[in-house]
Amino acid sequence: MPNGRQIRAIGLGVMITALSSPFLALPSAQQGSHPGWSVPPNSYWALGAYGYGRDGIPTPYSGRGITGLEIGASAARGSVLGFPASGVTLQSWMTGTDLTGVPTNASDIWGYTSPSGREYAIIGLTSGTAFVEITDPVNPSIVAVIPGPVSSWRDMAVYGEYAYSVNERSGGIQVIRLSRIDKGKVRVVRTVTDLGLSTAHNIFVNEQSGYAYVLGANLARGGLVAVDLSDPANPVLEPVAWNVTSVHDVQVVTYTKGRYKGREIAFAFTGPMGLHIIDVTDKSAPVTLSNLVYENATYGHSGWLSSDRKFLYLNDELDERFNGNVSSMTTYVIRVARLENPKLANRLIWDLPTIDHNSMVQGDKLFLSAYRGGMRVVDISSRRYPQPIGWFDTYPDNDATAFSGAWGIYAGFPSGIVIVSDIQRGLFVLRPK
Ligand SMILES: [Ca+2]
Ligand SMILES: [Ca+2]
Ligand SMILES: [Ca+2]
Repeated sequence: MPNGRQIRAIGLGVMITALSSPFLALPSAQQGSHPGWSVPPNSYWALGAYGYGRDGIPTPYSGRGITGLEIGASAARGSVLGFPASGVTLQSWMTGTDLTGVPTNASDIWGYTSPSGREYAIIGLTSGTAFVEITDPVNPSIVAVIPGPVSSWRDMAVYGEYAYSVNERSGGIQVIRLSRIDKGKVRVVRTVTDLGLSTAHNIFVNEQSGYAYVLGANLARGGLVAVDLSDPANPVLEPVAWNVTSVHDVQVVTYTKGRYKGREIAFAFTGPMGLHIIDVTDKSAPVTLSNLVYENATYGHSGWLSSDRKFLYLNDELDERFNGNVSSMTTYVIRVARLENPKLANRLIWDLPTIDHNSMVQGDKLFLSAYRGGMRVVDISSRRYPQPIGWFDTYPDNDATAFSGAWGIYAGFPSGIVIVSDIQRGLFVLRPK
């Protein structure tokens, strides 16, 4: 514990002071070798873990992807390698073998746009974090693969000219400098293990506040731990955390107008506890504003707000597979205009047996990564009544209700390019029409 501080936990406005650090560290048995498979989902945030426990870790695709001139040739023949698609065109595809030289599974994905406007995919792999320039989306170019502890779960976020990478094996946060990425150079400048931080399932950055949030970590019962990025090269863990329950994913935003002006709010996806909305403005005293266990809630996994922040589109990872009331893929539309009183406003019931996993909103479109359903595009110009409008199926074999296929999605590039990480097949660079 380098700085000698202790982490404390806050929930429902009540402060609990930890006796020692690492605070409420979880058994290491849940990391790495995965004997935690048998742990039921209400006590295990890494739900891919639960799915992998049921289905086994997928075998990575062993072949090569397709880029450059081959893409045009394949498209001219009327298809691109048999991936079903509508309203979305494949720009390029790089497999784990293309990225590392050996078959490798992928996990989550994020993006970075450099100050000069060049665009980069940041994709988690079993063996590390890959940085791939996609400014010319048909001709992607590998910048670097930064090795990391071997893990089936890796998650990344970006703030300023730094990327932060966490995993479920060990090592805390890798801080990776991107300031020379246009010159083909990225570099780990440090790893952050303050307060005993070792493993984490997820990391999210609120760019407005300059805070990152680490979650599903070996601290604070897997709840929310805030990380001060005032000096982005030297992230500092805050000594207080929200630990009412473990958090699987989060979106944190700062309100600049309206009734919540000036407040920083976390929308925390809390598994069987559904959705928690937490005011994290005061890092020394986070306050739970509400908790919604929506109808058929099985495992609140992730989600994203509409740009006006009136609605939230929530992905439940276990409802299709384990809830007898849910017979096909379901997107939960939750009205969050009143943070103290969120309400299930609608459900988008898909004509698909697949499982929704992650999502991101860009303008009036919601982009989903839906395991064996691949990438899905939804028109949310009518917020309450979303309409599917396009797809690119990265898992062409079938649409089974299983934990493999498209894991993560990033739709934040100025170019409108959307990138998807598929567990077995790697990086897809896509252009929605
Ligand atoms: Ca993530
Ligand atoms: Ca679901
Ligand atoms: Ca499919």
